[in-house]
Amino acid sequence: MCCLWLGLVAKRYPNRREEDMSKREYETEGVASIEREARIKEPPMYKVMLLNDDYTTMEFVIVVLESLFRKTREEAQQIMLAVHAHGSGLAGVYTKEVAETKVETVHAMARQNEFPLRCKIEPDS
Ligand code: TYC
Repeated sequence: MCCLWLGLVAKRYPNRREEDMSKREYETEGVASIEREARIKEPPMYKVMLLNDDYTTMEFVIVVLESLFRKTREEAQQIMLAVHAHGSGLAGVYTKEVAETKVETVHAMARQNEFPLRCKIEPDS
């Protein structure tokens, strides 16, 4: 197995000595591992927080949570009630761009239905 490998290497790099090869391979692996690490690093995440107000109907908030944040009716009811009771509540956690788009969509849906419903993003811890 080892001889086969050496044979293949010698054939591919006929003028290169073995020490040079291993240094080259070591450096290549170093760069590869840095690239691998950069590639698998997870992006920062952002919370989309729904905000309470006195005029948006509970049903509308539930529909927003179901349709845009993919919550079940039961989950949506719980989140809506938590927002109603505590002033704000977590609708979902996303990458920055997705979170920003969710906020814009909530505001567009609210405007279209003439509700003052607002939401905001905040860094996830
Ligand atoms: N407080 C609203 C009401 O009593 C209901 C509500 C819940 C509004 C959650 C906004 O994000 C909200 N009709």
